[in-house]
Amino acid sequence: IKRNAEDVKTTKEVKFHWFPKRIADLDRCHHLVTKFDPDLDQDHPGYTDPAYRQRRKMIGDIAFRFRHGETIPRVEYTEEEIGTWREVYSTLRNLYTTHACSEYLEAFHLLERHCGYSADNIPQLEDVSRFLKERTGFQLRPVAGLLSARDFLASLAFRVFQCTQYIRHSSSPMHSPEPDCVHELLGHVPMLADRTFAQFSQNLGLASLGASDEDIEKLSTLYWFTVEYGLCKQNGEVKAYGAGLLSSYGELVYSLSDEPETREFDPEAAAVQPYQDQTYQPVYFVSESFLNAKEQFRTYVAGIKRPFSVRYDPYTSSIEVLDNP
Ligand code: HBI
Ligand code: FE
Repeated sequence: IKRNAEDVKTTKEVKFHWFPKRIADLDRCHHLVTKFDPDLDQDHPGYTDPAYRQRRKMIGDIAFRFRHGETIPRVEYTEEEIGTWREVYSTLRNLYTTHACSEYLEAFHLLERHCGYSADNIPQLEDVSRFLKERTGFQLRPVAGLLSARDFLASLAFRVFQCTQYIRHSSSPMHSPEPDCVHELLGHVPMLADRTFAQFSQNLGLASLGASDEDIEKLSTLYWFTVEYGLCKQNGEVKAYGAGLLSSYGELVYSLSDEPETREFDPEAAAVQPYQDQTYQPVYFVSESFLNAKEQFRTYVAGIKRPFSVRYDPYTSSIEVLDNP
């Protein structure tokens, strides 16, 4: 992602990227990456379906018009869209009991009870956002597609999760090349309802503010092997907590089979491990617990150099920037 020169600020001869200081500044964090967009990616199942692309654009416009503080508009999903959701939901739901970590399962059941999660209903972002706000202080804001890593991570610093609202193409219910509401609602949302995981996510976000492009790359890779494809130990068994796994039937089964290589989670190693966004991961990292992963990450972040440090003020939802001595 190229930015304007004015986005790079200079303090004491050190250049760093502009970053949001107040939660409303997230209105400026909307830079999309178009490589998996159905208008441009010839392998997208919706590439040859103009009606799908138009619908996706219409739902995307909600995100373009959205400003912080507003209620997220509801989408009336079509029968076809609900059919796609039903297919993924009912298939994955059966697997969660055996494959998902306990934190995920606990939140998933609450979402079914209180938030409209069911095979016959695509939950509304506004309802889910209110639910998360009460559980961990996380909230959702709508986004029109795959967001740049810098903008995506920056919003996590404010406990804001940028969430797509359109659904994948009906010809391919089990796979989407880009994030869609199935991935966000079934993969990410339940984990964001866990306190320790929410803190870990916010810490990743805080570490990204004003970071160099190289450090953003490392933090995204770390995000990839934890938030997206992480495994964890529970009562002597290995379970999934990564959103990319919990929203994909094939890779969820594969990741917990004997086939792939698994390694003990180590932030230094995970931050530079090459990853796959076209097929299954070559390796998965297994955490002892979220508390453990959070502590390891704290140590890792202490090694990242920035000319300033940041602190989040939850009373004003803003970032305090402290000059390093
Ligand atoms: N954008 N909409 C959206 N959803 C994601 O899950 C997402 C994203 N942009 C980047 C991203 N995830 C991560 O893979 C990291 O690059 C931070
Ligand atoms: Fe994701």
